[in-house]
Amino acid sequence: MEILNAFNEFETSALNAIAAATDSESLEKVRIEFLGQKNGRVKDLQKVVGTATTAEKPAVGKRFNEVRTNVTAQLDAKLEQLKSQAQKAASDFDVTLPGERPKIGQLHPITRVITEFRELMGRFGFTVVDGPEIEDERHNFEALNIPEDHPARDPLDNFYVACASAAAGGPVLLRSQTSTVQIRTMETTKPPIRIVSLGRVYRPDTIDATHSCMFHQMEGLMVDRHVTMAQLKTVLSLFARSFLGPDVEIRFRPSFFPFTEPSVEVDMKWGNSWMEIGGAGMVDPNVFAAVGYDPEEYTGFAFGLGIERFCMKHYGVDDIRRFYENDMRFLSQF
Ligand code: FA5
Repeated sequence: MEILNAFNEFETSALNAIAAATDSESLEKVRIEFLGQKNGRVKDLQKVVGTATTAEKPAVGKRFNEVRTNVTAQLDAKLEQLKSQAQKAASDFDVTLPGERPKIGQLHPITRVITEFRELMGRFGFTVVDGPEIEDERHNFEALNIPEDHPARDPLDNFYVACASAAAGGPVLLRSQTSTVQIRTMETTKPPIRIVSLGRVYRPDTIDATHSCMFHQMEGLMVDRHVTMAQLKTVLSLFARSFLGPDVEIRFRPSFFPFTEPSVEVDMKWGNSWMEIGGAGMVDPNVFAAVGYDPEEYTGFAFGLGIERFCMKHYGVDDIRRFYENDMRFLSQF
């Protein structure tokens, strides 16, 4: 029967289109094109049924139903197949692929160095103590043998905190050195003493590649009977080598600090020149007197090292400002 060709043609092209659909969206387009209620090609087939003669009607009607049922079933089956493929793709991942590293942040290089300094000095038998960052003049100057007319006390060379003075009962300032903690420790502890204190200090210095207005120091203090300058040099040399490696070169230069006598400055080899990394010396008898120690009975050494400078050498950073710019590209290298 000629009339049946239209059904065969409909069925074949519908099944081909179903087979070619690659996802549920394209399959839905096929469904609308062939079986759509409004303009689907199935409407044309219905019209063909209408043109059949009475004799043809039963066979044509049967074929129409057959074709429509078959195409509908194939569409449903294909939809199921596409859905399960999509589910499988979602759960089917390759466990051998390298993972994505989660961004968990990391410690600031200065914090890392501080942690390492604490551990190293702990191994040398030094206990870690803390002190306040806002200080009075007794702990920052007077007990450290820095008299009132000393240039280090110039208000232009320090950050005095005017608004806090009234409550404190006298001038207070952001400590300019961790040597304050020497005094606080000796005020409350009897010898023997072996402490370090690490923390921030503040100075209105001109900022450049090696100077910042806020930086960190490690203070060390050892007091006992018969403490010597040789022990001081040994501790500092061992410390520098433990942290920076056996090849690090340091030197001691005679210097002056009001709270140590004799005093030295400590330099570290920096390329072809030297960089100052700290001050040190034997605790001045006037300091012992200020905290009630007998200078005839005890001797001691003290040192104050600039932590940023060690950190620069350790990580090969040539400008101290890099540490405080909050540049993630820089900080995430460590
Ligand atoms: C002192 O601060 C003394 N209190 C050190 C000391 C302690 C001497 C105990 C004797 C006994 P000085 O001002 O030189 O000393 O500073 C010590 C170190 O801090 C310097 O060698 C340097 O490494 C570091 N430093 C000083 N000023 C700055 C700054 N503006 N920025 C970064 N680091 C600094």
